[in-house]
Amino acid sequence: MALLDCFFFVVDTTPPQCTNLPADITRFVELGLPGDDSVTWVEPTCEDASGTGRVLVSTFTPPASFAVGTTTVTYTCTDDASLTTSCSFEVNVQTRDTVPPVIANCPDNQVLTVELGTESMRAFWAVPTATDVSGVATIESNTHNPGDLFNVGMTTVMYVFVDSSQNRATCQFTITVETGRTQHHRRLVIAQESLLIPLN
Ligand SMILES: [Ca+2]
Repeated sequence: MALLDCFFFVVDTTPPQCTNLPADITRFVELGLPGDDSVTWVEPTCEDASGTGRVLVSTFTPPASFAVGTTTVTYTCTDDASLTTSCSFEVNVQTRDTVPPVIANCPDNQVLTVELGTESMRAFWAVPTATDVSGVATIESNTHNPGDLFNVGMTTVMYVFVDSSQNRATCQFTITVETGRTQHHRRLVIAQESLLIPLN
């Protein structure tokens, strides 16, 4: 009886599998920043029927830096039989603008003097301007315009700037109109002079 030696080889034909793959990640950064440099996640694992030789290679290792936009993170599992499986998720970095416009030249307070008997005066100023990282900073409202008449007393002038994300910045200054005493003084001097009676 011939002795037949039998050899059994276990051939791994099943590729490994990614498990615990993270869900897609969405992060927000302030408009103007290039991206998010601290995105982190729990890495997936690689399981293979052979139980050995699992290698997990990724295009990114947490924590990682991602530019604004969508980036795909891919893991590749390889087993001892050189069978591979890839799995991936996306990191989506979006921008948002939460910073109000920056006002460049809010006018100084003004004090104007009018003659006694005059109740108002026109005031002039350079209209303030503003900038914003979004490129949009428009005047949403203003209470007065240069050349407006201002009554005696203090009036607050206000400009409101708004960017494209509805962030607002306010510039305000005061126009104070005071009554001068020039005519009053002149009349007083004349009255005092009329009382001077020559002694001779
Ligand atoms: Ca802004």
